[in-house]
Amino acid sequence: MTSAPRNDWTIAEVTALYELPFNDLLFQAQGVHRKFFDPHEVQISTLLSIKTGACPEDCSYCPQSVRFDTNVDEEPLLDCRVVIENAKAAKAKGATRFCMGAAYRSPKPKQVRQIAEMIKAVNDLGMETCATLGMLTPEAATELKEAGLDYYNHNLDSSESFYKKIITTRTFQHRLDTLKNVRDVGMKICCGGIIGMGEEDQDRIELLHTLATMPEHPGSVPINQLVAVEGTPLEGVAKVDGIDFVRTIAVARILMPATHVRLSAGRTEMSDETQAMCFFAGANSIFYGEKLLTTENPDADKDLALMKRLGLRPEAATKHQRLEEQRQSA
Ligand code: SAM
Ligand code: DTB
Ligand code: SF4
Repeated sequence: MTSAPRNDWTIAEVTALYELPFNDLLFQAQGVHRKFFDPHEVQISTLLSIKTGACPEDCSYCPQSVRFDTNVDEEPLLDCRVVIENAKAAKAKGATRFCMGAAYRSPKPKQVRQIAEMIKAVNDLGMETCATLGMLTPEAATELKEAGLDYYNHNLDSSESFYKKIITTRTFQHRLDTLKNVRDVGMKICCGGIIGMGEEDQDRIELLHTLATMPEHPGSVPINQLVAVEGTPLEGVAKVDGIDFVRTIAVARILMPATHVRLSAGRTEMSDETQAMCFFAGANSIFYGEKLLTTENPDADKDLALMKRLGLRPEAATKHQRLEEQRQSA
């Protein structure tokens, strides 16, 4: 029998999982994965940066902060037509979810209105929609929900104590407040973090514990490997150990068994074998398409080839999408 997801994990339990011998951890994670998901399916999301660079925040990992001298071309909020063209292209290549990212601390009401139009248009294509726009007020969350936004991405990035070391312009509590505003309007949450910023195992354990003890587990948990971008304060940080990265994915899978765990940024620097191990550990979602927000992602053809070698296939269209396709063919 499949036991229901738990929200009462203790730090001691999360630590015990994180410290399991690797093969025991992977065996357990794969067992949990098979109870909740088809182990051959991968959910496919495509990202588009709808407003790029010139962000007032000082997140040490981010090439889009105005405070760091990086090679990012600033771009104001895109025209709705450009967004629709990109969404159509992503759908044609096999993506089922379209994620729109904007380098804001918090979007202004006029920007929320413009983005709500984009969300409606992408919904009309029959794709799932996700947006990541920074902090949201309850009013902004309501407007996005009413436009039909399926997921809001807002990452906790790390433990509360490590958070203070990488970002000074907002607090961990600010992040939790926005997540509450999103949850309160009934929108699904996409929330995860970054591995490889110089954090300790304890920080990863605390991040996973916070995610797994939310009132409801996030629908999606992106686990990013830091993309160390030249010009950011984290450009020279030591690369994370691949085994530890896989370990983090496996613990996320066991703690949040019904959640899509996304193998997110950093895949261009991962071997096919490390990625294969992440899928075995329970990752069942990827960002797909040549670009993340400002940095590179593997070529779609390369990903399709890897999926074929591993016997993986894109997750079947969601109910939302099937309904839309029926509507369009009627
Ligand atoms: N400005 C909004 C915010 O910060 O909430 C949304 C966009 S922001 C780029 C989305 C997420 O991308 C961040 O929370 C972080 O987890 C991830 N991210 C940004 N730069 C990254 C990098 N260099 N490597 C890995 N992940 C990164
Ligand atoms: C997430 O967790 N990772 C994505 C998405 N959510 C918005 C962003 C990764 C950004 C990597 C750096 C860049 O391309 O600018
Ligand atoms: Fe701005 Fe988001 Fe980048 Fe932080 S992560 S600097 S808030 S775009």
